[in-house]
Amino acid sequence: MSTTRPPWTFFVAALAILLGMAGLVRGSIPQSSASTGGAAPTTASASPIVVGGAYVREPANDVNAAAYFTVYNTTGTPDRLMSITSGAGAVASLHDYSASGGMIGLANGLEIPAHGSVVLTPGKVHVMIEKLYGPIKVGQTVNLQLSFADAGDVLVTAPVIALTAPAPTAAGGTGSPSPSASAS
Ligand SMILES: [Cu+2]
Repeated sequence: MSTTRPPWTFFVAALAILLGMAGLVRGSIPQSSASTGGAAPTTASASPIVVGGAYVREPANDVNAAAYFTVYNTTGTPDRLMSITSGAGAVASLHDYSASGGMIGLANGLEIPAHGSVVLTPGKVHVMIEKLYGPIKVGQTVNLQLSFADAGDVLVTAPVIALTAPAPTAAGGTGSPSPSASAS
């Protein structure tokens, strides 16, 4: 009758061993799962709107200047360039020419068709920057923030091109008209 031992001491010892083993197993799981973090993120950083060939023509005065670029819409739905702000002047807006040759504002913005592009070019649609904060000279760059209805804001840096210099081509810019990854 004196050989009886409380069974709970055995359970405690066995439990300690089990917990210890579980701890070892658990400890190995985070290491193996953490090693899967090498996938390159392909989300969110690329805008569905690509702007290429942006430039500002050296203005003939210190009052206003015109900016040009090509806008590509890589999505399957039309988007709309609603408004523009610029660090170069107090007012920036979309202009086109009326039938009589005068400039008119595009009050409803500019539609960029699905999987299509719109070219802003002299004599046609352009961005007019008015109330310049100061002289704009060749070699400088002008920042433009384009606000799209769907895509949101797109920042563009446009170099100032001399009056007699050829305009940069959209294909030569950083933005390619054929996106490498087209999310639909
Ligand atoms: Cu204009």
